[in-house]
Order: sequence, then C-alpha cells, then structure tokens
Amino acid sequence: MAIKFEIIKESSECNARLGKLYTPHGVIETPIFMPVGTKATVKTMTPEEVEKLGAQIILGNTYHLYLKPGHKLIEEAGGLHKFMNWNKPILTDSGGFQVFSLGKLRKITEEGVEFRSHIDGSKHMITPEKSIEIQNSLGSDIMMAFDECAPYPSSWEYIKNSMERTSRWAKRCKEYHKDWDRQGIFGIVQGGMYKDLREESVKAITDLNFPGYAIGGLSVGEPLDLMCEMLDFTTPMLPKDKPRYLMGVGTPDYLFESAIRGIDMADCVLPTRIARNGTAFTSHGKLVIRNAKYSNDFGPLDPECDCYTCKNYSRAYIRHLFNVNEILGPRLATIHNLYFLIKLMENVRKAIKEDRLLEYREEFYKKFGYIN
Ligand code: PRF
Ligand code: ZN
Repeated sequence: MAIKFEIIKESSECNARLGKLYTPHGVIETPIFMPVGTKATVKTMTPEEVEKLGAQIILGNTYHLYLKPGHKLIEEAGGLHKFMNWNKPILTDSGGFQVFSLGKLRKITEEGVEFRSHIDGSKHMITPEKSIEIQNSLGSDIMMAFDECAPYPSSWEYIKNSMERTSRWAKRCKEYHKDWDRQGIFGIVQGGMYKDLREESVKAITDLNFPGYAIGGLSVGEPLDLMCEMLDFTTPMLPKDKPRYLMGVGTPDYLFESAIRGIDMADCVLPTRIARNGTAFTSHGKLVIRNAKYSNDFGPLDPECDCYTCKNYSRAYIRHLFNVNEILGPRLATIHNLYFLIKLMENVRKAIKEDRLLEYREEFYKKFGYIN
C-alpha cells in the first residue's frame, strides 16, 4: 500500500496537527519521534525492546548499510525488516547527509558525490539513482531523496547552487524509483537560512509531488530562534495534506517547537548517543549519572518515569555500571531516554487533541528548566 497521510485534528491554538501516516508496514500516529538505528540496530537494544517502548518507526542509514554489510547482502536476507527482525515501518536516510559529514573525503559534482569510505578509505560514488537503488534493496517503507545538507553558515551563492542541484537530484530520484506501492520517497527542502531560497526549494520539490516532505538543512548548529524562524516561514508553504519531517531534531525543546509549527515527524541520534555516555533526560532536566552526588542515590533516574529502567534500577546502581564500564549501563540509559521522548510525543499528541499544547509546553519547560 502506498504511503498515505490523514489529518485527524488541527490544533486551534497553533499549527500543530494530529495525523495518521499509513505505510506498508503499519500505521504511525503523528507527531512522532523516530529512534535511529543507523547500522540496522538501535544501539544496545533488541527490536522487541524498541517496540515495547512504544516506538512506531525507526531509521536506517543508506550510507552505512551500503558500506557494511552491503545493500545486496541485505536484499539477499529479504530486506532490512527481515535482516534485523523489525516488522514495523522503517525510514532510510539517503546518504545525502552522512556523506557530507566526511569533510575532505568527498567531492560533489552534478552526477553525485564521490567519497572515500570512513572505514577503509576505498573510493565510492553515490548518485541519486544509486541512493534509490540501495534504498530499494533495503526495502524501507519511506526512502529519502538524495540531497545536500549544506553546512551552517554558508553563503547565499553556495546555498543557491546546492539547493538547485538538490532539486535536480530529487527529480532524478523520483524518475528512477518504480514501485511506489512498496516504498515511498520523501522530497527534502533545503535553502539554508535564506528565506528566498527556502521558498524556491519548496516550489521545486513540491512540484515533484512526493507523498511526504522533509525539511533538511536545519538544526545544523544555528540558534533555536533562527530554526524556529525558518520553520515559521517554510512549514506553511508545504502542502497541508502531506506529512512533514524535520530531520535531525531530538531534544525536548526542539520537538515541542517543531510540533507547534506543524512538523509531524523528527529523528535524532542524540537521545541514544547521550545515553551511552551516561546522560539521561528527566522531567527536571538533564542528569549526568557519573556525577558524585548520585553515588548513594537509590531513587530512579526520573521519579516521574515509568520505564523499565526507572521501575527497577537506581541512580546509584546505574552510576556504578557506568563507572566500571559495564554494558548494562548504556542499555538501561538508552531504554530510559527513548521512552522519555516517545512518552513526550504521546503527551504532545494528547495535548493537541485537547487543545492545550501551549500550556503543556509551558508546564514542561518550567519543570525541565528551559528558560523561555
Ligand atoms: N538531509 C538529510 N539527512 C539529514 C539532514 C539533511 O539536511 C539533517 C539536517 N539536520 C539531518 N539528517 N538527507
Ligand atoms: Zn525512565
């Protein structure tokens, strides 16, 4: 079944909406946070555990899976869902972000991006066609168009060039892909922090009529205020009846601010990455578990959380695990952080339903310690 989006309710107080996104592997309730499983695993977790946390969809990465174990091997296994034993929806990023973080190891041409592997230095080329070919082998429900996420800050001239090339690449992705019932593609809007270029990008990308649209090139180091300003400008230009995905956002404040501006989906490695170095989100702000003040603290990471970790383990125990480098530490912290954001988005959806999202944001910020 092709990707379909249904709006259940629009907020009466802001641009937030409640939606249902239908994919070949099931329905997703939006707005949603998507855990990242770059290399065919949400690090430290089994797929059954990820599902139990309430995750409805996870991400995979074209660039990493192409290099290892190779997309042909995953195709041979029966696709990414089967290979990793995750039967719910999967979204794959196109490589058009990971490749660009390689710095000196890459060269951009009209054809695509030439790069050297970060693993063994071998030479490769990803073109829009190649990116879709790889994502076809992976069999993700939602594929991303191959784009360039330009660094921040970049000049207007650089962004214009790059954004126009991204639009030409999006067209090539669309022309290459065949089976739209099995897999959809989301187009990616670029344009840096330049409103005229964002507007041109929206026009070019939405002209291609994708089943969903992502906003790329934000949350790349600019201040939150500037990202919000760009979202305020860009999101209303996107078609109302298609899902909107803000790429690379995963802290509570960014998730609130984007949902309020009409974003339906977001993803980020941050919650799982900081968990592995011992930082937990809590309803009263971030907690660094190695801190000495937790050595005799037998309470849970977050007294208001009812995740598996918080129901069964203390700060003192988790701190001990991190101090002696036991793998259970990162696992317990990952369970908690993912649950925290999944639950947060569940509460966001409930608040939209009850027209009190702005009030919920204020209450959350006050407790969390965000100054607004
Ligand atoms: N493009 C792609 N993936 C991304 C981004 C982008 O612009 C971002 C930007 N925050 C994160 N991941 N393809
Ligand atoms: Zn918890």
